[in-house]
Amino acid sequence: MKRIATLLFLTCFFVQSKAQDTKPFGPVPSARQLQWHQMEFYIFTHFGPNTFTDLEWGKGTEPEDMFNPTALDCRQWCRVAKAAGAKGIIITAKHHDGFCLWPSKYSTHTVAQSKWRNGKGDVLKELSSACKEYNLKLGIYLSPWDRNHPKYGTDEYNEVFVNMMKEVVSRYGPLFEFWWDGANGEGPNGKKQIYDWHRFEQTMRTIAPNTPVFSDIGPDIRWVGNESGFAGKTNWNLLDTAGFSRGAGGPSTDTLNSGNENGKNWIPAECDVSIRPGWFYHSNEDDKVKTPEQLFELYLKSVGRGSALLLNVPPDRRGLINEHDSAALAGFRKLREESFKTNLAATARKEIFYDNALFTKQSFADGNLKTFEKNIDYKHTAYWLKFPAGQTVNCVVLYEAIQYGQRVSSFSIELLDGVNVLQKITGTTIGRKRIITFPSQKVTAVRFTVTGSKSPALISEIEAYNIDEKLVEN
Ligand code: FUL
Repeated sequence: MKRIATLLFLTCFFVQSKAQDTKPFGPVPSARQLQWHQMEFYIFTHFGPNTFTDLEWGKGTEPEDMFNPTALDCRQWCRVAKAAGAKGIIITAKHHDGFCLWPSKYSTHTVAQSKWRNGKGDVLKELSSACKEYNLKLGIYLSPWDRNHPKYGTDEYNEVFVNMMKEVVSRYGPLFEFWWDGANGEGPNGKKQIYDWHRFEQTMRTIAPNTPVFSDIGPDIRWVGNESGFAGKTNWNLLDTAGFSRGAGGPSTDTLNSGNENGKNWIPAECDVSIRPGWFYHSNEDDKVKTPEQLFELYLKSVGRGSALLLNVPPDRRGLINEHDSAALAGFRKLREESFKTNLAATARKEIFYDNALFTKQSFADGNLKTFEKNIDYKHTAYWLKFPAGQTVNCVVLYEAIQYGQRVSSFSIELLDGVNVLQKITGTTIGRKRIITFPSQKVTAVRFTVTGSKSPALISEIEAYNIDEKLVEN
């Protein structure tokens, strides 16, 4: 009788929670941010005069003719990006040296003044049409710091920057991301530019309302606080920005790395990192390209911590992605494909236990990220993947339904053999996606429990894998 009553209660409890409209909790992502969260992995291309001078920060005095790729082919960049499984490309349309890779009306330091293709070339045009051809999304990096523009350091420069944004958005959009770099190396005796950030932001909202904007502190995407490609193991998509400014006046790098648990704004972190030591191409770094295994580790520490991986792959002086880099990228793709090919949850017996009573509704492992379990009393709820015949497991992937806010603050994963707990792993945040790896264990069950949550936890998916042991994160 008691068991029947419990089952009846549970049926009402879950069915009711499904029928009810799920309410958002705290800050939630905007539509443009939600779209961006699906991007996961995309390519950064640092390209410009520095490619030819071997510098990282050009001075802005380089003659335009320095820019002269001998065999530029943006379709090749797209083929490499596509083969790597990347979903888009962000290009440095203008780096700190001020050189514009498109023929801007608002500068005399552009491709139009160079001898490359007799001043008729336009890298952005070529890349935007190649991206369309290969079904990749395009993003644009535009450095506010400009060491060339004569107006830099005066109020009129704000107008120039706004005009350039309008120019690139209208000519080469739609864009999946716009990148404002916070770097400035002018020093105490250099030019001081008071940026009109408010106007910049208003401009972007007006001309490209669906394009999320990156800077150290958003408005839509934040810097992760390092250029090594890793987000914090605790990674909140929330950030407090009041009192902070872009560049040197930003929050501490630790805060950027893990966000603010109770932050007032939804501003997720993006992990920008280069496949080589430098951001621009230098031939003496050809033997320092990261290996597929190193790239996989970066993937675990960025995408696998609820962030995104913006991997820089700088074209060389020919204007092509170098063979060293494309080989590493192909290897990286293969590792991801092999690792995540067989989701063991698909064939597991899936059960939810609420206060030790079995409940068989199982949308937490139905292969559909759109469905989720809502657990009002998460502390008494255990999600099970059962493998009665035994199964080797070393990776669990968790997803939270972030469209309703980020909620989970702690969880545990127990690996069981019969009734024996072989290993208990604890973690903090989940976010869009959390990949946990551990030394291989032969188990008969994996038990997942939310141990802390700001509001009923919404788990959309739990996956389990047996990846190559050497890829397990240390
Ligand atoms: C930094 C810049 O100074 C580097 O040159 C590079 O563009 C990197 C992505 O951002 O702030």
